[in-house]
Amino acid sequence: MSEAPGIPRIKEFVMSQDLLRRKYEHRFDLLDSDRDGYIEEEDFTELGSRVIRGLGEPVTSPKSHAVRESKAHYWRSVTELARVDGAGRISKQAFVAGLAESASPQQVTAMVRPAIEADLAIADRDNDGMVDVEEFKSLYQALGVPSTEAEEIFRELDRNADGELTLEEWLAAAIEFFTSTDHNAPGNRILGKA
Ligand SMILES: [Ca+2]
Ligand SMILES: [Ca+2]
Ligand SMILES: [Ca+2]
Repeated sequence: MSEAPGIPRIKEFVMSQDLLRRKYEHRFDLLDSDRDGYIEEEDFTELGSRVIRGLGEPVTSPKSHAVRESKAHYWRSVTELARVDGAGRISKQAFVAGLAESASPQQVTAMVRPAIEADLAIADRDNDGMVDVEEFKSLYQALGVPSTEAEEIFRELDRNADGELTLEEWLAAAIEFFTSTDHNAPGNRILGKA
């Protein structure tokens, strides 16, 4: 018995929704910095502090200030997409449902661009406006990603393979991560193994 013509399409749809859900869950787990199963403002504050501490940036510098501001912005953006409970927290289920319902390239850009700009600036130790593989490894190390894995991620994100990650390349990867249903999209790997 052959399948009805619509069946493969439905299978494809289910698989692509499954990919997005896995990516959102992975993103949630990394945002939940105290691993209590909820994300809240303190988790974002802690992520910013890890980056600042890990890179040895003075806490009062403009780069550190921008990192803290951008994490606060990220949190506010997430609260606009996902339901916040009475305790001011977002559950994994609410996070996944909120993103699945409304993550568009425009919304993702508005949510993550300040954070990417700030991470790029603080990681950019030689201030050339781009992040090379060593700078990238230091940033990811501050977030707990081993350097071999960070190097693989860097190669995926460096689209033109010139050894430098630009804001445009980084942003393109983040948009793919949140919106692409293509299993081979390089942006799927922006946060390591999902
Ligand atoms: Ca948490
Ligand atoms: Ca640089
Ligand atoms: Ca590049």
